[in-house]
Amino acid sequence: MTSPPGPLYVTRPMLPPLAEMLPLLEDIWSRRMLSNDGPYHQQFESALACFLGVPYVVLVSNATLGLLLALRQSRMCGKVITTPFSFVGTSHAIRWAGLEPVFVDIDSETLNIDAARLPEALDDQVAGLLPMHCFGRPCDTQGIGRFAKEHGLPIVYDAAHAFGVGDAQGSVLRHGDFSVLSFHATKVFNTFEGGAIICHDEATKRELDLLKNFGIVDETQVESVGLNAKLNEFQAALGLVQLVHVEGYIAARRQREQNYRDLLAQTPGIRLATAVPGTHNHYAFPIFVAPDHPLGRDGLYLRLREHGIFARRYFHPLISDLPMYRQLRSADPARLPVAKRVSESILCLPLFPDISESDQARVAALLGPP
Ligand code: T4K
Repeated sequence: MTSPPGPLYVTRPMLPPLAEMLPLLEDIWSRRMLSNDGPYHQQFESALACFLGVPYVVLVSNATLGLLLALRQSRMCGKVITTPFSFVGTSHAIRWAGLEPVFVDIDSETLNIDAARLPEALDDQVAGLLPMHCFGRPCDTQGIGRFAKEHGLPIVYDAAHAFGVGDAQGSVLRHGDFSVLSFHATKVFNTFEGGAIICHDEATKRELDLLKNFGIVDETQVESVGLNAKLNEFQAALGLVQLVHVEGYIAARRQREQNYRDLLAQTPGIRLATAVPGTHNHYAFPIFVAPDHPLGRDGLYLRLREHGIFARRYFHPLISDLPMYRQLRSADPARLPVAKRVSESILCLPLFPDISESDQARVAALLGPP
């Protein structure tokens, strides 16, 4: 298999054969039902719940709005414990929900919030938790769940990276009060833009269904202060077709992860993230560059760029170092030493289901001694 010519980006969205989409598009064109809980939306929602093995799915237009709605629905008020090592959308959703993020340091192996550090963040204003399964590596759901239960706190998991991820007992999406998936173009499973909230009872699903459509019950009744977070019929149809292929995408990613592991096992100055059974790396393949590496993380990043390879420093800078968050007490770098170290050493290599072996070998060679 050969990768497409030209620049090698950190990810490349997967699309099903166009021919598989055409009958659905013709149907949408003829019915002219384009949004607002149309037939493809309903079919995709049921098919997705079945595929993921979860009881209730609420499709949304993107994960950011999904997080915002889940936070609203959990009726948190005050502060939310979260990770500084994530995409900025995680904390932005907290702010848009009128809440304040409290950053807690991460675990150096899982790259997720360190459950042992949660008690340090607790005060009487903390109203809930928003952990994130980073690169599809499951959080310490037992530790987080125990802490939340002890203090009566709801949990919203940012599961933007966790499509198809399981632990020994099943899908990671069964944990917490809500989990929110992203179907953005860059994700393992994409509908161009999109996402879903996973919840665990019918009444909550109904309320979220209303919230994502302005709170409208019928022509005369509006029950809540909702907004517009709907997935449209085109995206739902694409989602249905993508579901047929996603297991193949994931298997191909796993095989390419193993290729990188084999290629990079002996490369000096580079450490690989430990493999986690049942998961697959999301977006990209993370490596950690040793502080005494002759080029350093940023030098390697630039060397790859010079050769048309666009690796990414996910997640650098930390959210807690961004101007709108760094004045928070919990954003003090001295409180977040592990996140700081990881953020300064991580480099995410291109990984997607159809990256060629020769491109992976080219990336690996450039990471070796000059
Ligand atoms: N929570 C977490 C933990 C997240 O990671 C994200 C999103 C969210 C919440 C919010 O989910 P959504 O509201 O988006 O559903 C990208 C994505 O835009 C973002 O969705 C994602 N996380 C984040 C980690 O990555 P950028 O700024 O790095 O994207 P960009 O445009 O630089 O794309 C990366 C590379 O992918 C490009 O170099 C080329 C390639 N690409 C990208 C797109 C959009 C393509 O080949 N085709 C494309 O259509 O944020």
